[in-house]
Amino acid sequence: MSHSINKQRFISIGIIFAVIILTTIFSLTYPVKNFDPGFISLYFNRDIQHNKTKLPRICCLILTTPKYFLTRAKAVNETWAPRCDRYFFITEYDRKTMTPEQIKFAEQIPIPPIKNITAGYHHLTQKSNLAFLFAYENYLNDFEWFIKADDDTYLIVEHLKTFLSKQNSSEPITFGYTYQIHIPMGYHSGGASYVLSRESLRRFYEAYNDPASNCTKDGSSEDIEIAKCLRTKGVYPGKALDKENRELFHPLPFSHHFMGFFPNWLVQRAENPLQSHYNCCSTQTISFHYITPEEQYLMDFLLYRARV
Ligand SMILES: *[C@@H]1O[C@H](CO)[C@@H](O)[C@H](O)[C@H]1NC(C)=O
Ligand SMILES: *[C@@H]1O[C@H](CO)[C@@H](O)[C@H](O)[C@H]1NC(C)=O
Ligand SMILES: *[C@@H]1O[C@H](CO)[C@@H](O)[C@H](O)[C@H]1NC(C)=O
Ligand SMILES: *[C@@H]1O[C@H](CO)[C@@H](O)[C@H](O)[C@H]1NC(C)=O
Ligand SMILES: CC(=O)N[C@H]1CO[C@H](CO)[C@@H](O)[C@@H]1O
Repeated sequence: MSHSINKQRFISIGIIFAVIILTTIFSLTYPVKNFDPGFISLYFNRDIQHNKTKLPRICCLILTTPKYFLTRAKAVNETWAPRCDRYFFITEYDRKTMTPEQIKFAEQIPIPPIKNITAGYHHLTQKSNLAFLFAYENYLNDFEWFIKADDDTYLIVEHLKTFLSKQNSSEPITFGYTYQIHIPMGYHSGGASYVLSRESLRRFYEAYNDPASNCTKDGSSEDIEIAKCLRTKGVYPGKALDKENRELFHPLPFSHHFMGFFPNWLVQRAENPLQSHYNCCSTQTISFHYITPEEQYLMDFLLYRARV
């Protein structure tokens, strides 16, 4: 009897020793090398210190209209818009004139409750004005930059953020594709999208409510009128070119810029020399205009999903 108890005891002690030895071996090799939290954070910290650029927060204001909800707005909502820190579709919202499909879709995208937006292309100035007033009244302190885009703009949000991380949002400055006519210092193409610093948005609000600024509340060309309004408070357009002088914002689709298909209106008002082929577009390009829903998905597929 006592012999077999002793044998059992030996076996138990043996098992315990084996477990201790194995645990020690594992904890010395595996965890220290791969799972030690201190070790990991050391690595991460090194990475962070290597690249200290903190990306700014941006708010995207996307002008659209119920007619384009299920085509353009859908494509924008399924591609670049969610990469903004926050985004809003700025649209009139009159349930009486909308189809059930449009209403159902509208309930699943962020539309701010802005009153009195007038439908129609000739009222884009009002739409932009109301978009910026909405952003000022609700989100001035939440974002450093506020970008206005259209539902046929394609935006590479990461490039926009990287570009803006080198800019000062306390400056009364804006960025976009610059035309050099009509307005002192020019104005940014509306379709290529343009971005206001927080300080610019603050001054926009001031100007809009200042009778002396005489900002146009509706009608005329949206991009020209917003620029005119901003100029009355000293907001100026910044330079949006890369180190090789290639454009970041584009008022036409990629193919037109690349092939050099430049309409006269563009030739006459482009601030910077027009360039084609691979100089058309910065490798850090931010935007293109006149992008169909099909092309939105194509751009997004090639940039974010294709793995060559
Ligand atoms: C719009 O995009 C958001 C974010 O990806 C998503 O949650 C939402 O369902 C989309 N809306 C529609 C109607 O597809
Ligand atoms: C909207 O329009 C109506 C009629 O034109 C006007 O009475 C009302 O004050 C407007 N509301 C806002 C918030 O501008
Ligand atoms: C940013 O611009 C503001 C206003 O012009 C200025 O006071 C501030 O020093 C600037 N900051 C940097 C880091 O240049
Ligand atoms: C305000 O602007 C309108 C249209 O741009 C112009 O007709 C009018 O003369 C301006 N008023 C003042 C006081 O500058
Ligand atoms: C990966 C990445 O974001 N790299 C950036 C680190 O910071 C330098 C200088 O600010 C940028 O040029 C890099 O693009």
